Amino acid sequence: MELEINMIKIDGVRMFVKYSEFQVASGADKYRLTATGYSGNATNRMPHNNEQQFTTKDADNDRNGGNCASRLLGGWWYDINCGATNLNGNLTMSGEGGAWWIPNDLISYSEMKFRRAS
Ligand SMILES: [Ca+2]
Repeated sequence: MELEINMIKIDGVRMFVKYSEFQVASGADKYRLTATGYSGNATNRMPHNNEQQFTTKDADNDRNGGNCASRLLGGWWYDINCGATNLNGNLTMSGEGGAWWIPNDLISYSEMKFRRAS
């Protein structure tokens, strides 16, 4: 599959990233992420999240000592440091619980679209 992520920052600037190789593993592997083959006009942050398992507030599958989803009010393929990206954070919050692609650069909108690679 291919993945495209479109985002709008709180200052109105639009940005996007695409990954030519996108895959989410089965539940047995806790929905581990594969996202490689980057292009886009936003920084490639996905290497932090690539190969991570998915964490929610009630299913801690990240390698951090705590639960990144509880801390950052999201659900994501968090890396060991939690906050490399937090696309499913709270879009109305600032600070740690907010949503961002680049730390300290909040977004007000995001969408993830995927399709079978052509
Ligand atoms: Ca953890």
